[in-house]
Amino acid sequence: MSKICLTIAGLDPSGGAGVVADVKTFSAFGCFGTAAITSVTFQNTLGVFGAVHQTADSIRQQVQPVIDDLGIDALKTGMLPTAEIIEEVARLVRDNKLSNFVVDPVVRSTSGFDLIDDDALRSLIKELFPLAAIITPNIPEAERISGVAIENEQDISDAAAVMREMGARNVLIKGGHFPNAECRMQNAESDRKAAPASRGYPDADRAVKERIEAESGKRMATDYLFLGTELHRIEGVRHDTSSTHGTGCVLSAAITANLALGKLLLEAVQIAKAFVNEAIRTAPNLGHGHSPINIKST
Ligand code: PXL
Repeated sequence: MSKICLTIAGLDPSGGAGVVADVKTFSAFGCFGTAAITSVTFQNTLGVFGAVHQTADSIRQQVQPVIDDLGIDALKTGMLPTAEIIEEVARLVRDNKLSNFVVDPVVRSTSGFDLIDDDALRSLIKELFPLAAIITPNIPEAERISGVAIENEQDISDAAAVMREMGARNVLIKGGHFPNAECRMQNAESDRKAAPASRGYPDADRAVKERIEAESGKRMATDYLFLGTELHRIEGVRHDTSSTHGTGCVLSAAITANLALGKLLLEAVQIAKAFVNEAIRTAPNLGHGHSPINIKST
């Protein structure tokens, strides 16, 4: 029998992000996708032009009948624009004892549109972090949530520690936003030994990374998974492309699908990362802005 996944997120009518991308991703992993819409956004690949948000009552009325009838093996949240919606989602998760809950703390669109206000962000942290199996911020999101300015791997660890103190059990910080692909930090122990003085010094860090990248011939986009305090670096080759619309949505949806399928968190994240990487590599190059990525069955 199909595993059932639920996304509670925004509608992107152009299909690259939000619930449309999530449901496609659930399907790609053989799961049955269900969706509740928190906000109808107006957008295409060039930008987000506005949004009409739903009420807390609408969220409950969308979600509860789905849970009652189909049951939910895993769920994720994406754009949660208001504190009242977030509080309702927390109540739904608690009342129905839902597990395998992935929180993508969506803050801003790729094009710079604010998808959540400060009040809502505070309640997202307080209400949803403690309920989540994992949270999946990108670097700008991790910075805004934790207050730590991220320039190197130590900052990543510090930001993750702050988010753990806020109640998140497991944290995935996505490295795709490191400027100039400053994402392949001193990974291997040998690299660390080769550059003992470089930690925290951006120029030295850069020199080490450039050497690694020159040796491997490839620039990397590393994601940082903290299972509790234990760090796992999830490596991927960086694609120089602007086809990135919806990557965060697809990654968190792919993690959700794999949790529904019974995978442990580490494996779920590894599979999701590889899936998104391939989706970026083979992006269809649609529209005139950031193309959506290629969500296809595995
Ligand atoms: O990628 C973040 C995101 C999530 N959800 C919706 C969005 C966006 C970005 O535009 O529109 C609905």
